[in-house]
Amino acid sequence: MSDTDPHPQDTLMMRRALQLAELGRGSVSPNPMVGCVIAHEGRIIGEGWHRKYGGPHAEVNAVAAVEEKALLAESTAYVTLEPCAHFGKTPPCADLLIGHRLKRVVVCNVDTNPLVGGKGLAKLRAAGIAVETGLLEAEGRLLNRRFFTFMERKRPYVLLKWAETADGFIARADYSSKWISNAEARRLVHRWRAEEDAVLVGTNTALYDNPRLNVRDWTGDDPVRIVIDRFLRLPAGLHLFDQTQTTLCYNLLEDKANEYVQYVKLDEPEGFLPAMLDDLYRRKIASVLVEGGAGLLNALLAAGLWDEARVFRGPAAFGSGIAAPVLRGGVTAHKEEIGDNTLAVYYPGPF
Ligand code: AOF
Ligand code: ZN
Repeated sequence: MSDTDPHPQDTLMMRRALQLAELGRGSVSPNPMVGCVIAHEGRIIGEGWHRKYGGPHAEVNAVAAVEEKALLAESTAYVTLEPCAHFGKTPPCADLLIGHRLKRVVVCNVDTNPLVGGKGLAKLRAAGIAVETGLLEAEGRLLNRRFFTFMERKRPYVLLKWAETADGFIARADYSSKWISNAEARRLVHRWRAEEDAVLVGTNTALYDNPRLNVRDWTGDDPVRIVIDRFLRLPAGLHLFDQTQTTLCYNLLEDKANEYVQYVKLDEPEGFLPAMLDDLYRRKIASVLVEGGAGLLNALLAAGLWDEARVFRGPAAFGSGIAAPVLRGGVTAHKEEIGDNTLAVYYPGPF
């Protein structure tokens, strides 16, 4: 909070609402993370957040937490996302706030879901409630960048991840990649798998690394596994096809399915990646962690189909091998040391 902040109290309350929203991470996708604080004369009388996909929205939980409902008519609700105006899995939150005659509603981000898009704000205003928007807007956009990308670009948020050696290789010439990143970095990747809807690998990575793409070194739900196998050449014995986890296999040849593995035929050999992202959008997969290999990472980078890159750099040098992707024009957002590895996070531009 700065001295020049004209509304220090509002900013503090919205920061708290953003903290609450964050508690839904990993459980609400493809919905946004949303938090709500209800304050009466500067004192918080109720808090809530959207806890689970399909469950009650943040405002419902915050209103339920208020003991003295009579105070609501003299209170301000701080919500990180425009209250909804649609009958979805729950009745409209705008109606709930209107019903309790809240005095004022302060909103961080406008909802760009076409079902809501400004309608919630209009409804509140029409009911005579004082409404303000855009408080800590950049923080909220960053928090829900997966949801906003999904709604506005109609594709999942694409997160690239790779580990490179000090001399810029992601594997040896024979595709082996041990040991570039350290144990702590590898554990962090398991956490990331639990945080995203799906994890994607290309054909060579599936073949040479034979990854399981599950969450073993962290707690959380396993992601949907996605593999690209244009000509269905991957052997059935790979871990990816072991029927332990929902798996999508994008190809050019056929549609078929067994209990866990769904083979999806795309008719676009040229526009394969956009067609795949389009299909994932229709399946409501809001984020994809891409774990390699170099061919797939480079193709996504070249097509501009990425939203974030997380790059580990380890101390080993391979001398030769498969070159790491090169980011051009990326904005470094964050750098940290993880033991003897460095993790750098990049965005294609300001979000
Ligand atoms: C809110 N408060 O806490 C959330 C909102 O399928 P439903 O009924 O859960 O609706 C999902 C949509 O509602 C979602 O896409 C987004 O537009 C909005 N999410 N709205 O007022 C909340 N999570
Ligand atoms: Zn709602």
